[in-house]
Amino acid sequence: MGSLKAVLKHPDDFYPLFKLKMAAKAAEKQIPSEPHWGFCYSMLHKVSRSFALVIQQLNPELRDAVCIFYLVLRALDTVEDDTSIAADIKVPILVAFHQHIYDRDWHFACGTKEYKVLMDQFHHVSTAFLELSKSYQEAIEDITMRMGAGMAKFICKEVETIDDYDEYCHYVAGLVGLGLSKLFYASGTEILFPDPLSNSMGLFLQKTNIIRDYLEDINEIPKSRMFWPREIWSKYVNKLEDLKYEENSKKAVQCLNDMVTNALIHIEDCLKYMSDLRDPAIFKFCAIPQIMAIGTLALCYNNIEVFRGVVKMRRGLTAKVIDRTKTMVDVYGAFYEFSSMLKSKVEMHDPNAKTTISRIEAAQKICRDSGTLTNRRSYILKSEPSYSPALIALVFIILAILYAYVSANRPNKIKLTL
Ligand code: IN0
Repeated sequence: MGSLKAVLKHPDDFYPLFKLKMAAKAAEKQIPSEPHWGFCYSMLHKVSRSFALVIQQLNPELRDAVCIFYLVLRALDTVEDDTSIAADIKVPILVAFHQHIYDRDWHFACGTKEYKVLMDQFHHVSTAFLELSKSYQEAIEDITMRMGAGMAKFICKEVETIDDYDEYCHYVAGLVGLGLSKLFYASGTEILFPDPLSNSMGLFLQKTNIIRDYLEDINEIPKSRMFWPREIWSKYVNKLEDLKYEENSKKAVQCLNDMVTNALIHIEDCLKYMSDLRDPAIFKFCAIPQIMAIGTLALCYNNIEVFRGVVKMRRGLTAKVIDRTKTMVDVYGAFYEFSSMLKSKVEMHDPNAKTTISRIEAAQKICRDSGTLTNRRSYILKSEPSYSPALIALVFIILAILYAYVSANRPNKIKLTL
């Protein structure tokens, strides 16, 4: 669960965190007994936290397809990320990955920790993939092929321009959006979404990750590739790593704000995509990561800590988002609230202030025009912790039990004084 300090500071996180913990326990108990499906679902729990829980609500057939899609993409990503593999070995593997998923005997040792296990035992993923219905297999194969080719293209190419940045994010995340839209369509409950909308869903998530993970990526040993486009950072510093040095703090924050402003452009498409979803389980599955992304951007904006440590939404807030996201009313409310938080952090002397404000206002207008922004519970606006009567009673009972225990075990003072 979240740290005790965080829960005491935000007591209303306690119940959603407790519910999330229970849901995680229930999900772990439901791991299928067949070895290949058991491997896939327990691997999913190891490599993703909230994703593994949210996927549980999908109908079983779609859930299996999304689980395999996720693991295939994680495996592809493991090959792409492994800096110890030479480019001439890596490129053919990436390009042919869509064929390997049909081959139960294929495996390639790379990656570390749980990703190494995923790669070593990839036959479980292939076996499960071959049990999916044809329409799901074809969607996963097509996206894996296009993503592998795109990753291969960027193995020897830096992200220079904003167009490169959008192209790279399309390969690694936009295509995930296209693939999921195909899987949703194949499941029979959704329309087939236009590609640009599906693409934006992935780009909004991936750009948020790229912004949030600056320090982790730049400090990685051996050096990992960086995805902040030169066209943006070169306006502020000579080398991308200069952003982490204290003497460049002002420029670093301006550059960060430029990157956040770039990501905001996708909000309109994302809201349109989500508002057209029909199935409540698919809706929840899509909406939770999007709300987490706008929350993370609001947290990162104008925040020097991005260059000093980890900036992430606290676990309790994530639990609240998972608990409260049910309909589009919740999405408009959350987007409105997090974009208001972001707007309140914009300083008018920031070089991109005008663009940032106009992108936020465009998003807020969509939320307002939905006519649903009334009587919502806030995620962030409470500055002081509020203690509910139930929580006060609980703390009182725990203190009373502790007092009774300590009293019962105290050495008898009367005896000593006699
Ligand atoms: C995802 C996306 C994802 C989920 C739902 C709908 C989507 C629509 C379009 C594109 C992507 C969509 O969600 C996961 C979320 C995730 O993995 N979260 C991590 C936390 C974190 O901070 O990384 C967790 O531990 O739960 C996501 O980030 N990606 C992803 C990958 C595959 C699939 Cl099938 C769905 C990765 C990425 C690169 C952003 C697309």
